[in-house]
Amino acid sequence: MTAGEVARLVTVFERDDPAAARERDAVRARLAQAPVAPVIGLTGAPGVGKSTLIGALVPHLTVHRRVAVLAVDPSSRVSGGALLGDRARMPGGDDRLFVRSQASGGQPGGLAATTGDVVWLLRRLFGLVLVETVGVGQTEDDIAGVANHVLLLLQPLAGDVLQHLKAGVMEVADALVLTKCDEQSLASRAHAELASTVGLARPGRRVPLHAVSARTGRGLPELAAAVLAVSA
Ligand SMILES: Nc1nc2c(ncn2[C@@H]2O[C@H](COP(=O)(O)OP(=O)(O)OP(=O)(O)O)[C@@H](O)[C@H]2O)c(=O)[nH]1
Ligand SMILES: [Mg+2]
Repeated sequence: MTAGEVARLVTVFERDDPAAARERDAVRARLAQAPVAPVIGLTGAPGVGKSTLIGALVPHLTVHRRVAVLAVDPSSRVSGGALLGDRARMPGGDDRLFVRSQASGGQPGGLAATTGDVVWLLRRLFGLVLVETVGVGQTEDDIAGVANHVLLLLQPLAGDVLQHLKAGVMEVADALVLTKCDEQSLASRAHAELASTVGLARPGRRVPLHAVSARTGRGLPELAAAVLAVSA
């Protein structure tokens, strides 16, 4: 299926009219027996680096799987921003990558109303699905309902780290990703700080902590390997 055909089908799964509903039913029946790909959710505060990380991570993933990225934007601003900018810079490989933005439409919870339906479709057309939520606060944890594995992104030394630990989004995080670790000293300090607080917040449960930099490429092969391992 070409990217154009996928994009048209996604629109059918987003539309709210009888013709679209009929086509959705037909597509659902056709894909009922298709293999179902895992879904990785990426969530975190506005500006933490979700889109940039996805853009930098995707080349490490498309080597192994065909990847669909669904990025939920806060409003009708459907430019795709950093994500599409990064995608434009990606070498070739477009048939292994599909990128789509969705407007959240002011919906609380970090996702759009039709995100679940579109994810249903994408996981039957690709080998791996990444979902970026809108920049979330403390209680927008809907991503846990659509993703098998949730990465919670945090910035180094972003004030009181403990504030994240009581939050709903913290509860649904399967792994933490410390973004913007461009320099070793920053990475080490932030990693140590977060590792100790994570131990306090989730006693008895090991939450992996990845330090990455989309700018320098630090930690990206390791994070990609971890993502592929949990979605094998
Ligand atoms: N130094 C540095 N800056 C980064 C890195 N990754 C992202 N940034 C910057 O952080 C800012 C926000 O990045 P985005 O990727 O747009 O963040 P986001 O979480 O997708 O933001 P929203 O979708 O608006 O919530 C941009 O100015 C990026 O250039 C990094 O690894 N190092
Ligand atoms: Mg973004």
